[in-house]
Amino acid sequence: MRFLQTKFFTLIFFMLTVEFSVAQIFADFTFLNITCKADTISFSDNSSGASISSWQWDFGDGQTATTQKTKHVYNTLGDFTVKLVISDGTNTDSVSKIITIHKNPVADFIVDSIPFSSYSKRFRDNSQSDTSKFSFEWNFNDGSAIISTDSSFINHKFPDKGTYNVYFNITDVNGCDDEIIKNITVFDNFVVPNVVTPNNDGLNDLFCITSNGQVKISITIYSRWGSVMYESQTAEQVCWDARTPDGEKVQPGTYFYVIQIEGNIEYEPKKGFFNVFY
Ligand SMILES: [Ca+2]
Repeated sequence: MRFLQTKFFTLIFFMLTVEFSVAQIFADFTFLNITCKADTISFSDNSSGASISSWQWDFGDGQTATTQKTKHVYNTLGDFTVKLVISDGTNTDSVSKIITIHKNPVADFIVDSIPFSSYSKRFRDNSQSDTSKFSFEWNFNDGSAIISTDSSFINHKFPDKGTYNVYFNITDVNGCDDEIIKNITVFDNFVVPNVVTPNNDGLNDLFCITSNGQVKISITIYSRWGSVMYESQTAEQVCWDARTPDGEKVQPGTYFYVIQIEGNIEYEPKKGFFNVFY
């Protein structure tokens, strides 16, 4: 019995010795899930085991590295097998993981004018993307910025005339993004027509004044003899249909306008002549 007991403990001791004589190292690594072409991707060693002394990375695109932590940039699309081989000088272990490199969208946007306001613009996404678009970041370089998930458009009114470097970033559902900056010039568009032809042909049928969107205007129109032909409400755009206060078509000839401007900025009234003919 004692002999068997000794044998048994000897066996246990032997098993433990075998167990401890083989050093265990386990290769593992982590990387960011957002993987886009031309992005710098960080690979972190997550291996376990004592005395690991070498790391062999194979990124699957012909490139390799030998540091514990490493970064890599993929310049082609597709799936790549990333392999990490570790060693403590005696033992080795390896692990492979698949990384998918997505295509980046190509950022672009279109700027449209908005009636009634030369300071207001409509910005429309015009980006190219092979997958669903996720978010749209706008920075108008006038203190206003917005991140939107609405792909259609965004209206923005600039505070003053000038040139603005508008920044736009498009991010797709994979987290891949692209950005673009365009110079947008905002004019103080305050155009007064010099002719009105109220013959319903769709051309110059109305005498319309449009403000820049930051101010409101009102107009008074006089005949050449000083009679008031029209007095408008105050608005961002006012139009006269070349009719008298009684609704009669006015006579062809020269008319006089006075534009009053209401806004934060002091404006002189703007005055001038224009012609009506049929
Ligand atoms: Ca006309």
